[in-house]
Amino acid sequence: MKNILIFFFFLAATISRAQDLQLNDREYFERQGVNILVFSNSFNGGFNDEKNSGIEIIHHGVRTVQGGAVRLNNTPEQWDLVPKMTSRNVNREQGSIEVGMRYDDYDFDSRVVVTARGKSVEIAVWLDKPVPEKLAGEAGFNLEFLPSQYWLKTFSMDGRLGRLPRYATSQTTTRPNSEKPRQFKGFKTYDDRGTGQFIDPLPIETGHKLQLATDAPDRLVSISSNDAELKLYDGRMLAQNGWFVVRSTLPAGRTGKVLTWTVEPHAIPGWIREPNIGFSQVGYIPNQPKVAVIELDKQDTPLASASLMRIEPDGTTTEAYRGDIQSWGPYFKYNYVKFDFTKVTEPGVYYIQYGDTRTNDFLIDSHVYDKITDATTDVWVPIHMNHMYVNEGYRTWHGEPFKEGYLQAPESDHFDLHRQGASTDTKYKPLELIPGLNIGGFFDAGDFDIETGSNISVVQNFIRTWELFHPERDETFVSQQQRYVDLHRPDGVPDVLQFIEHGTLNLVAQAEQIGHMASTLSNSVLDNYHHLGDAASITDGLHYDPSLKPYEVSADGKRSGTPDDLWAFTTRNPSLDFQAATMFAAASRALKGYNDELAARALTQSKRLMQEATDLMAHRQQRNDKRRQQRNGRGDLATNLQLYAATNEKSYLDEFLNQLWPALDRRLNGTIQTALDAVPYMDNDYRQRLRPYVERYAAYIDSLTVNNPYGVPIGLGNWAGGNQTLSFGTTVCFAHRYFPDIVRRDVVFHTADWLYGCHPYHNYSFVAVVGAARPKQVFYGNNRADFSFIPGNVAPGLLFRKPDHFENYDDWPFLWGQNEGTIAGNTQYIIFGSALKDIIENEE
Ligand SMILES: [Ca+2]
Ligand SMILES: [Ca+2]
Ligand SMILES: [Ca+2]
Repeated sequence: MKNILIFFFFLAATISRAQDLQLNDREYFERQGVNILVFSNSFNGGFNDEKNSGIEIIHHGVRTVQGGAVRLNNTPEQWDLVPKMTSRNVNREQGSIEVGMRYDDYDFDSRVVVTARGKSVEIAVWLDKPVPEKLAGEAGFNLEFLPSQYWLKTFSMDGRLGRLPRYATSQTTTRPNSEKPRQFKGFKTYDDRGTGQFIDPLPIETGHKLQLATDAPDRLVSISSNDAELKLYDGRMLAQNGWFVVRSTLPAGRTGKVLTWTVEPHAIPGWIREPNIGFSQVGYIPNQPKVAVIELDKQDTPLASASLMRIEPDGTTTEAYRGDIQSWGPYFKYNYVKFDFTKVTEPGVYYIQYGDTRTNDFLIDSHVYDKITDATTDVWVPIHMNHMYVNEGYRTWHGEPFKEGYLQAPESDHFDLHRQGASTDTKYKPLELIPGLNIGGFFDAGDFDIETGSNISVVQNFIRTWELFHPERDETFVSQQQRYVDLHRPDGVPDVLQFIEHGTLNLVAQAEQIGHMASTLSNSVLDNYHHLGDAASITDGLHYDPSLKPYEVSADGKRSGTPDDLWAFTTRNPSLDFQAATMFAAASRALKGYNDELAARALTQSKRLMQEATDLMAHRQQRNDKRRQQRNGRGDLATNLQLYAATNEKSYLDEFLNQLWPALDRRLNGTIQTALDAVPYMDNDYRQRLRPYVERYAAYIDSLTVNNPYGVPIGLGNWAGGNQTLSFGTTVCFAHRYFPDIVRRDVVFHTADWLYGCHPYHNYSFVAVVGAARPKQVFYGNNRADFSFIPGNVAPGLLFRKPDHFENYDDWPFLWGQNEGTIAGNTQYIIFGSALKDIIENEE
């Protein structure tokens, strides 16, 4: 008996050690249910604080904590300064990771050392020099908690109980602007209304021992500190995308180990992540492959079989099919198996049963793809029409924005990554009104600027859709004269033609008024760039008059002293002019017979810009700018094809063919789409010569099913790879369309499956789409503060966090890299969806 007890004691000790946090091969601390990452993802300059960096915790499969770092604000916003990581050292012997951080703006260095201590980590901040005087009382150590996973949950601070609020309603104070740490590049995220004061949130609670989510074992985190006061804040007081923040300010005048926290994320004993059964939420047509990809915890043992259950019209269920589970293997942190139910072809309502896990239901029916683009064309696109009043039923999406027009941008380095050089390259003086630009065009994405490059792609995408598929669909009323759009109101004109017209109107105006293309028409001040709500309320609609005081309105009510007018960034870029010229040629062709006057204007600008851009580029090439030469070289391929299509001039065709074959040899994947686009204009010899390249592309498609469980290219960048996946899917559709004997029909469904739910993390459709049983609920659109979506939006999707985590939040819309749809991406989706529908319809 005694021996047995000793044995159990030994076993218990072993298990307990096994449950301690271990520093694993991927350089993070791990125990089942808890991953603590220490600067696996560092802050980067582009969009600043993307809520993706620093010390992060992935808690029972969800990344609920991030932003652990020395920060300069109680609740940092996107454009508050972020620290640069200067070093990262993993010390395996001590079980610790040390990170050096630096704020160049303040010549301020610090180090954070994270050390495993049983089930906790110790987080210590070290200083070799004291906190700079300017930052005393401002610099602190912060850790941020995801509001949607913590709101409504209970917490305890030194035994005092509270509940984390669903909405920001804590308290604030105001302080002089001079005390506010500098924001990125000196921009200001706020409009202080002339008070000279900024808002500073006050803590919800303070103390030395904090337990968050005491009522939720999967979210429970304990933080304690003997040497520092813990302060709990609500970052949403300043910005809707703020997180809950736990923070301790660093002591002034001290060096060495200045702050120590102990952080213990609770782990549910024996926790194993629920299987994620990926399948198409749109459903399947009877004669297509039907393969669910099941994502399993590494500790999970795969089952031998799964079932496809049918829901009968009387509500009863029957097992329609039972099949073996096939192993695929590990991919990053999870293990993957597949369930193939292709054999089931009978139309009906089905769900997948895998052990105790049951999916929601979905359709097998020959019409499941019929509506996949309708929400995008009927709702998302018209809502993004700029310079129009957009109505839907009882709801106004936005009034007419930017009535005061656009000013010539002065020299500037912009927050949305634009730049205006020292010369305006126009006849306008800085801040002079450029007339006529407030017409047409589409909002870029979750923001409201007109990105010229994207708008050119948008018009091209619509022209391609029109010329290839000729959609006569008319669900949108567009009156350019009234500047009014009404959704679900047919007006006798195909909507796609009206979208081509709307995009062209702005781009032609740019060419006519500026003389060349603006890089962008964008916000002049940061505090209206992050606008959420009606686009018509971003600016005051009055012309900016610097002779008036800010917020003052002139006696005639037409001018104001508020510098909110948008700017046109006009630094000349001949490549962009060349792209525009190409698009104008195609637009003039598409608009002929519908809007002849605009078609003629587009053609005039096409010819002029083409000539000028060619001269300018030749001039630059003479200066032997190799990099630019190469970039132009790539652009020329698609451009020459489009110009040949527009003009029928053989010189363009010759140039296209000259460039095409070496480009295909060099960069098959990046070139094959353009090669396929050319097929309708070419002879049979061209098709024959293209065949071996399509064969190589088919081999690439097959290689993807070995590369990952889903058979599509999966992006690992800081913006999820949705556009890459979409363009892959589009190319596969066109390759099948022209070479069905090489690229078989089955593979055109890989991208559809991925988009509509067969992907890691969860199984929701990435498209806010009509037809899907379970589309995503939240997107990063201009209504993101409402935790909502704009129908037809396509999310970038699966965001990769180093070293091994994919995620797509469906309860937190604010991470643009996973949830923001863009105008170029969503119009690309219309082409993909139209091409897929076309393949299916032509086989019926
Ligand atoms: Ca933008
Ligand atoms: Ca219409
Ligand atoms: Ca104004």
